[in-house]
Amino acid sequence: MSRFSEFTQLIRDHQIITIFRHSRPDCDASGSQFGLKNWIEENFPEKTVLAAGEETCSQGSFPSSDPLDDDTIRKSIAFVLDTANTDRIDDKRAMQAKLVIKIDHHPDREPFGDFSYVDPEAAAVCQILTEWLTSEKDYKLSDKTAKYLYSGLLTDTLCFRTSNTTAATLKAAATLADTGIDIPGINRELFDVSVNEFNFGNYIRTHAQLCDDTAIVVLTNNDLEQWKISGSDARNHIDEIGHIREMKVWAVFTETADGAMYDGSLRSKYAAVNEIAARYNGGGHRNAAGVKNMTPQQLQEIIIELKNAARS
Ligand SMILES: [Mn+2]
Repeated sequence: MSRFSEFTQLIRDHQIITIFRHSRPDCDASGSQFGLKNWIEENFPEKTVLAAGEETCSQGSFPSSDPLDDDTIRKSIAFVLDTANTDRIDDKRAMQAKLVIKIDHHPDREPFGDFSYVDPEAAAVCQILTEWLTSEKDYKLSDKTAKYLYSGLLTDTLCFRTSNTTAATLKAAATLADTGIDIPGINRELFDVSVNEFNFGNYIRTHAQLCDDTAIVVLTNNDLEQWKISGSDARNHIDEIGHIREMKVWAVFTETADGAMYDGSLRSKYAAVNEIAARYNGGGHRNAAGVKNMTPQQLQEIIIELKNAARS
């Protein structure tokens, strides 16, 4: 039995299914969570399927999470999606579930769960779920499920532009497109910006420090207040300084709410920025990673490391 049909069997064998994802969810986290939830609900209407998590994804539109008590979690089997380590799960009670199933595409540095499927070659967990759910020919994959999964595919690949975009990614996207999803509509929902965001993009561009082959933006709480934008939303604008031919590494840092520390988003064309991030309370993918809670001293250090990485 393949790993995928094992997962389907686990769903058939259990009454309560809980679905978890990482904190500060992006569209791959929420898209895979609600994609799987919707698929189970449509194909197994007698089951109880609950989505966990405190926070919501700021991009796109996803349903709210479900209230979850300890007892329900203990009776459930828990899927943990797009989350490399237990510390990052949005609601750590996941580990109290009867069975834990990890499905992820980050490097498997901290294996956990009773079952796991980790494919670091996959561009998104939504790609893995598409491969799984479309392999189940006896069940239907609706356009509603497909829309969630397509959102995660599209965003984790920055619209099929990143190095993790493979034939398998595009095949998954084609399968989802086959359900009749509104492709330009999904794009507009995910990527259209408000006038304020457009102007904030200009602000980021004019405040980027372009030094040799590295572009760095540091935003203070004053900046964030002025633009009425959260730190994580501000860092999501990192693409504003991407795609510059001369730049090999780029990063956006924001002050934490108390003004004492810095969080950051790191990108690169070649350098393994996740290895740098790992030394600064962070992690991620080779060309896209994040860091958090760095002291001002560490901020200066990581900027030097990024410049060195761009050069090597
Ligand atoms: Mn992901």
